Order: sequence, then structure tokens, then C-alpha cells
Amino acid sequence: MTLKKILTIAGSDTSGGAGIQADLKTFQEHGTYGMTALTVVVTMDPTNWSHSVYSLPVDVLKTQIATALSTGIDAIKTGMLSTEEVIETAGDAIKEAGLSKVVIDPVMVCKGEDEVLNPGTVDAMIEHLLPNALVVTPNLFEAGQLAGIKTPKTIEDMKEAAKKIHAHGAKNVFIKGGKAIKHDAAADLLFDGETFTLLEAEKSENHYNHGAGCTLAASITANLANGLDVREAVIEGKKFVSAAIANGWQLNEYVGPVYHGAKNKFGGPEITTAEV
Ligand code: PXL
Repeated sequence: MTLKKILTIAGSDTSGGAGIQADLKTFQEHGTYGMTALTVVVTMDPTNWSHSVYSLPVDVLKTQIATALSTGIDAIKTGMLSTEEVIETAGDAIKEAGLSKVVIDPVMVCKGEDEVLNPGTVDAMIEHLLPNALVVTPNLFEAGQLAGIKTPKTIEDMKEAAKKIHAHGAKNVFIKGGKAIKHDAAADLLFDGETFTLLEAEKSENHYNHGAGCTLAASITANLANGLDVREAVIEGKKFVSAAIANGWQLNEYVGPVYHGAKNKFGGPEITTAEV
């Protein structure tokens, strides 16, 4: 038996819903084999759940990446990268690996934490990550930052952001509007440089959605590794994460992670697509 091998370069979410924990659970659900290069460890204060981010030495990151790449990786995903040096290290590694199946999740903040990790990281992402991205998966805030515009509020704003991010070298831009966008469905936008495709699913009432962004990007990466084209990979990714969000659950009084196994256990919702 052989499995498609995926490397995630990302942080550890001790609470288990996001970060490499989300990635590995999601890769497993797709029948792929996950490997990790850890950038940071995120812990939560048990008394108020405020986050602390502990960076690993860059040398340790480089050694992990070298270990994983030596096995012959089929696809790479990036998640939380804490500093410009870490972003550059990830970008260099991706270039060196010469892989096309690269998904960049440009994580800038954790849910509930509104401080951008480090202001210089936006420019570093534009320089080192976007030119290597087959797919980049910003949320609305991240899309605004990468595009150099205000946080998108409408689908027209999302289109403007997508064009600007595409101009930075990302081949496909998938902006997660979700239920935050002014629209009657949970809507995400795919731009391949020519066509804007809106993906819609019913809005979920469930507020337990910690880890949704990481899970979506991980599903897209696994779908690409398994041979789907970009369009199919994002449609199936949205289905996977929509099921995970619909079955999100309360871990404690502070956080409710998505359930990464939901799609395989219960099935996923219908996703409709339309050119806009
Ligand atoms: O959801 C963003 C995210 C990504 N990566 C790690 C995280 C979080 C948020 O908690 O902890 C490691």
C-alpha cells in the first residue's frame, strides 16, 4: 500500500481543533499520510483561554522540513508562521521541493484574538509565499491585508481582493467569506485569474467552529494530493468543512472545535457554484 504524503508547516494548537492537529486529523480522513514541521506551540491560559505563542528555533524548523522532504512529499500546506524568518524558511523550502501542490493558509490571527501575529509578516507572505501558492486561502481579514484594502464586506469587495492577491503570484485565490459576508448563504469565492466562482452552502447555526480555516485548507491540500483539480478540491474542501462546522461541539466554556470526522461519518451538505 502507498499513501499520498503531505507535509504541513504549521503551529500546534494544544486545544486540538486548529493547527497541525486539524491538519493531521483532516489528512487522515482523506486517506492521506500527514507529516509535520512545527513552527510554534500555542497554549491557552486555563483561567481565561488567552493564547500564548511559543516559537521553535528556526534551525529546528529547518531540520523538520528536511526530514519530511527527504521522504518525497506529494503536497505541502502552510499554516501559522510566526515571523518573517519563518515565512522565508517555508518559502525557500517549498521552492526547493519544486512541488506544484502547495496550499498557503495565510494565518494572521487566532479566532478570538485580534492582534496580528507580527506586522512584518504580511509583506513577507507576499514576497515568499504567494508566488509559490497553487491555492491561497485567506479569510476576509487576511484577504484585506494581503490585498492592501479594507476588510471585504461584500462579494464585490472579495472580487477586488482576489484580483489583487492573484497579482502577487498566487495561481488560485480562495477567499473564505463564510457566514460573515453580506449574503444569504455561507459564501466563498474562487478566482483562478480568469473566472470568479462563488461556492455556496447553507449557513450553519452552530457557533462551535474553532479550527474551520485550518480544516478547510487541509482538506483542499489532501484533495489535491489525491489528484483532484483545484476547482474540485475546493468544492470538496468546502463540503468537508461545512460538515465539520455543522457538527462542531463544545470542548469547554471557552472553545468549541469543529468535528473533523463529520463528513465521513454523516455526509456533507450540497455545495452550489455560480460564476459571478
Ligand atoms: O485558527 C488559527 C490557528 C492556526 N494555527 C494554530 C492555532 C490557531 C488558532 O488557535 O492555534 C496553531
